[in-house]
Amino acid sequence: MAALLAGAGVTALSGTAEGAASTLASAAAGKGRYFGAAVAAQHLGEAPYVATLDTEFNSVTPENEMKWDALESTRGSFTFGAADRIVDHARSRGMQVRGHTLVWHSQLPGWVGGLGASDLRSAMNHHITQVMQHYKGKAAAWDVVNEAFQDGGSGARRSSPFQDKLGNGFIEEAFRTARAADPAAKLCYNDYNTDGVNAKSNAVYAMVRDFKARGVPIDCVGFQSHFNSASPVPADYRANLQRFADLGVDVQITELDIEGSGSAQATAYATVVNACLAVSRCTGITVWGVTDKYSWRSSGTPLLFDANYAKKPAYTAVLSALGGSDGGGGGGGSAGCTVSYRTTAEWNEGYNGQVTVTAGSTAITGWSVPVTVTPPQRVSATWNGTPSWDTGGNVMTMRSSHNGSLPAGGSTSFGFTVMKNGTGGAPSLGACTAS
Ligand code: 9MR
Repeated sequence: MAALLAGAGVTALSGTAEGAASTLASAAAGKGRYFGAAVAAQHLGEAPYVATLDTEFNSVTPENEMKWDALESTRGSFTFGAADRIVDHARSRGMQVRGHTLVWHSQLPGWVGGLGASDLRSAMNHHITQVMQHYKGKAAAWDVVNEAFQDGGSGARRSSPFQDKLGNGFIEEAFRTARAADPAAKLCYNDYNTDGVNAKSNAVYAMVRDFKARGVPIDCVGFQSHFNSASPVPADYRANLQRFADLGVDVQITELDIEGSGSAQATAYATVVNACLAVSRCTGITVWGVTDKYSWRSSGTPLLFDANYAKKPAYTAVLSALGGSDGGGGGGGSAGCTVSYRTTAEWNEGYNGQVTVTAGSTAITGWSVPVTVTPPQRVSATWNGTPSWDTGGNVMTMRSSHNGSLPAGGSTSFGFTVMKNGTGGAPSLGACTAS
């Protein structure tokens, strides 16, 4: 595994100007960590999705395809097709796989809840064994048990068929079964709202401490890290990761997303990355999706790439926290820039688009961005930039005018009006080139 990751890092690093890593995966590898994304099999046919995944990430978590309802909807009959497609894609590109998840109260087929205790115990152990043996040697880590604790101040276990019929011991039994099924895989407990020190994380902490004391096999704890304005990154996030690491387990950030936009979102992401980097046993970070387009919280735009796969300020902040630099966004220079797009107005015949250009970790003095609209759409007006056109008339390269000089991390925007001519759909942006 370590060799695989190191290999991926070295490959990605070569070809980078000035030695600074220019992708999330290579920058994280430079820090001895992986950088992953949750992936959905149904998007693997979408070229920009796959290009972004393959370029930027070196770890993959199937978003839904390895859940019990996906793999064993009928007792004893396993359907691995969709999960296999993700695993094969990842492995053919040298990415590692996090298995998610073996025992969870949600996305659980009805038949499981209908079993009596002893039948349920054998069904649980059979499920774990069959799934882990199918992916033996292919999954680096597994979320063996997911979200087994209640929210709130009780520190109690959550009600589920497993908890209610098998009692507290089901978690330990699941981990022992998992170890026997694939002794090489790292076995994780994964949960949410455990990101700071609170009653729920205290209860998980007590369980992990007890497991370590009694020799119950557990290697890692996953912190989902779904954040938004009601549930921001806790001030004691790093300290909480550290106290778990001090129990002798690895910690991983497993489902990171942070709702918001612009510099506030970027700052929160950087805080999370810096916390992981400050904890030597924090072995990697997974964001819960590749693009805002397909996020489970799409309206909150919580990810690093926008719906057009443009790098957001949060991307630049993560890359630079990892010690990387985007090296000019394809322009080959050292001064990078990234772009994001928003439709600011829309009416029957047309729409207005706005592109925000953000400088990377170095100040820039000019920028250019290709913008492609779908024919027969045509750009009818532009502002805050100097456009030039290809012969087809649907690809415009916008260059900075008065607004080329940006400090590190600084932003400006340009805009344009598009006449739809009967065809809807947002434009696509090419990479930002800085000078
Ligand atoms: O992102 C997943 C979404 O597509 C599913 O509809 C949802 C169903 O429960 O699960 C989402 O993923 C969850 C993950 O498996 C466990 N932690 C919480 C995630 C967000 O709900």
